[in-house]
Amino acid sequence: MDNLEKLFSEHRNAIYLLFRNLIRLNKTFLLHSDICFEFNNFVHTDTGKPLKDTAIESFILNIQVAAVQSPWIYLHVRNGIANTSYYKFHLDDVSLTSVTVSEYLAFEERLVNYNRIDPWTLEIDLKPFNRQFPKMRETKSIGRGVEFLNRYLSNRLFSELEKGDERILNYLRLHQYNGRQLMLNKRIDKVELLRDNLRKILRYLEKQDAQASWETVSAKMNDLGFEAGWGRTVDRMLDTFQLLSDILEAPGPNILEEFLSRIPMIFNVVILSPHGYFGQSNVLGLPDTGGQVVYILDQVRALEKEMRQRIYEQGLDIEPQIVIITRLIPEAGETSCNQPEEDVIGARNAKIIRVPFRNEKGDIIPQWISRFKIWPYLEQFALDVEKEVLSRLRARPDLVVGNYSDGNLVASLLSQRLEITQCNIAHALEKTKYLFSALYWKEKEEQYHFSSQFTADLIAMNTADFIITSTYQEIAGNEEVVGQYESYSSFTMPELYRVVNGVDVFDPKFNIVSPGADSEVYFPYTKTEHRLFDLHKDIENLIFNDKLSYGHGYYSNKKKPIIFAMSRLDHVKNISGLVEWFGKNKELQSLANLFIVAGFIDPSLSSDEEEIAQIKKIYNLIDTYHLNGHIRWVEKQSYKNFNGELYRYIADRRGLFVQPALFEAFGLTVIEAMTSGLPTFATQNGGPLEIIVDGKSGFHIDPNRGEEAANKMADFLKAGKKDPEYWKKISQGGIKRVEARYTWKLYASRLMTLSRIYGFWKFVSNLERNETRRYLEMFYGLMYKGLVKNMVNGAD
Ligand code: UDP
Ligand code: LCN
Repeated sequence: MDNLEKLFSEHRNAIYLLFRNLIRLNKTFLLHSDICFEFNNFVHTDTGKPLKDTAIESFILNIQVAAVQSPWIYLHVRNGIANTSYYKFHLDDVSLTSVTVSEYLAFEERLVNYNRIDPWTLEIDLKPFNRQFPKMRETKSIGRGVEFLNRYLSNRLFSELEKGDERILNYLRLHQYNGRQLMLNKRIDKVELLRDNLRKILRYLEKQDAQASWETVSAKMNDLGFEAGWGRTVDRMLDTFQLLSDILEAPGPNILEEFLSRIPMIFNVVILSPHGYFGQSNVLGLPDTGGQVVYILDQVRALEKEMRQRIYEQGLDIEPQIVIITRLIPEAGETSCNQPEEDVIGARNAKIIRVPFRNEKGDIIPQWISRFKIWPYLEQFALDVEKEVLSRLRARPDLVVGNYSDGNLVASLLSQRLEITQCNIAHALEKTKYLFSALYWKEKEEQYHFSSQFTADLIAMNTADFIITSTYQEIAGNEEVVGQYESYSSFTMPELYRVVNGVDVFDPKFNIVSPGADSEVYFPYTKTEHRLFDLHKDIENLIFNDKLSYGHGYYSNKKKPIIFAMSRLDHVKNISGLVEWFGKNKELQSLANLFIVAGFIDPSLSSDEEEIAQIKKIYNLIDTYHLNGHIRWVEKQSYKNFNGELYRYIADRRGLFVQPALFEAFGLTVIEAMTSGLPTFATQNGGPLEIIVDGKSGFHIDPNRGEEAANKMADFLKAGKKDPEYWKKISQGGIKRVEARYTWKLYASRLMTLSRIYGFWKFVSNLERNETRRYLEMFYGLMYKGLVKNMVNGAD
């Protein structure tokens, strides 16, 4: 700051003119892009030139938002990933002063509220509660919380064990199944005794046959206080005992992780996904129904396998149970969402259980409700789910996994009542999808109810024991862009509350665990022995038969490669944007046909406001740009195997896949297309930025620069036509990238390990978290409940 002040006074004149230019843009809030644009013009003037390559340049280019009320400009500066500071600038004095986050947010509120100031605005600040908590410092550690935690925990354990701490013993005594102890029995009641008996059992086991089972050694084991969950064979038991012995001697992070990952403690898992149409067929592409459903079903199959494998290695005969809890929708159209129960196909003991939403009188809500409007139903839903889960599992679940804002809130309520480890998965946080979604929450409230959603998010993020994300940037963005979780660190919803410390991305609860694409369904087009060639007739019918009732448009030249896009039809997916880029680029039209699979083509079939608006917009664009003969658009396609072959079919014809979203949290279609070998162009806003290495395993496109995106696709198609090896190179790049990073096997193993480590952490530090819990309960009771009551009493 000192240096900056000096520079400001050295360049007083230039700074004055630059900020005057900014004020003259006549906008209350200037965005990063506005400021960069203005600055880059300014440094090309004689007065502005001296600012080039100075610290002032990086300061100005780091401004995320400028709140303007002449002569004041308040600045929100992001110095780098998760590193923010705030300033006020006075134009006449040409003076820059640091301000607190609270002052900065209060200024924003004033601008939104016509200069009204509420001196008693509720401030949410979770920082004081977290003072005792270990926090990471390096941005490169963000998303690798468990590694940090293991280091921290093992140090702490060591010093506390020295002082006679018994928590590790108590933890080992905790594990049981149906009343049966799994690790220690009552004989061991002191750490000293545990050490002694460990020595004895190690000596004993070393003399036994390495492959012998529990039955052979059970008498001695029981006698010394050990139960059946240490390993399937003597070999394995020895290994596990040795790990514990090492921990008691001097715990190290790797040993601790390895030991904890073997603990028999996860048998029953509850996965919560209330909104949308959760089903196994006929649902994908319906409103609010996309990747989250695919993710959870694949996740469950992979988790079950992993759980079974671990239980086997532990030497136990226990059947793991996974239940996916979703909402029962009596008026469920052609889906099975009106069925209370369904077995998960491809799993042995996993079910989808559906619980209806009820209103205050207890009546069941019959119709689908948009994810933006479900908030009033969640508390009752959570209570009903609790009953259902306890009666089904006949035990308390060992882990609850929330999905999206609603599932995460329900997970918070359940984990609080049942005291279970809570894992959150956001899939897609809405906050960064819409510009100024918090600041102008009131204007969007009727449609989006962000006040309830962001409140639920804050509660759930802070109650979660751990949070898994699909990418790094989901947590902390990159040098240029704010991360989705980072956006919850401080923000304001004027006249409601102001968050000065909401979420800390340096919290070790964050871990990146990326999903995969089901390799049975999505595999390279070159794997001919697995291809579903029988489906080609149906695929060709879909793409080329212009008589189909659920398709619109035809191709005048059927031989051209296909530019393929498939997604839900909401605004953010930007399918209409893609149609426009294509419409404006004649060269692209000459090189390829556009094929879109999305939503409904008949607006009267849709009950979703955004979808209806998009359908109408697409028809208008087809007319405006005279796209007949170049574009075909068909209704959502829900059959995975069919879709898998569709990607490959388009790859056979040397086409490409495009994901044009304004923002995409992760983007399962992106990895599906890549793993099929279909070269992929995907938005640079969100997960695809990390999934794709531009120019190697696909391409990034900027959805706000359609012309550039269309040219990039045209260039690729031309280059591929000239040199077929180039098309293949990108295709191979995509296949390799997914193989190396995005697999469900890696995912399941990591999730199971994390659940154990955070479960352990929860146990050893529970008391310290109580203050946060109580604060969040108050926030829930006094804020969230009031907000959802307003929704019920309002027009909705
Ligand atoms: N999907 C589908 N049919 C459609 C639209 C989408 O099967 O008409 C599938 C798609 O293959 C992918 C998922 O739905 O598996 C969409 O996931 P993604 O992460 O791309 O986006 P989301 O819808 O979750 O935002
Ligand atoms: C929701 C989204 O919007 C996608 O970006 C993700 O891929 C999907 O969930 C699965 O996590």
